[in-house]
Amino acid sequence: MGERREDLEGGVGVATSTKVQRKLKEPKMYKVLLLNDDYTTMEFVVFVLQSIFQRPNAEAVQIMLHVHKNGMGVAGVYPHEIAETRVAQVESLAREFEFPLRCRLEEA
Ligand code: TYC
Repeated sequence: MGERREDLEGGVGVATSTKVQRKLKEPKMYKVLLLNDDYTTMEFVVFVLQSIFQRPNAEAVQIMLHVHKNGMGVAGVYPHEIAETRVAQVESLAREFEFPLRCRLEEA
């Protein structure tokens, strides 16, 4: 909010102060981590990585095998809102196909 005062020409104006963000900041990035489980099929995880995370087939297989062996792995890295959407898409698709596949966000 500004205060009313006379300007240099003697007129009445409103002095405002506005903080200008001169440089656009990079958004914080978030990893979408896929979690391993004993029931979701490998084929379905590869399908999820291709359809939701746009991974080419060979890369999808590698990520899936990494998760299978190590317990979790990175499906993709995105700004917060996109990462949250990907998590919701995975959970919705998994529910639809009745697999317990889970994933979560972690700050990158
Ligand atoms: N461990 C699962 C199996 O042996 C495969 C799997 C991989 C499940 C990755 C989930 O995020 C996952 N069928």
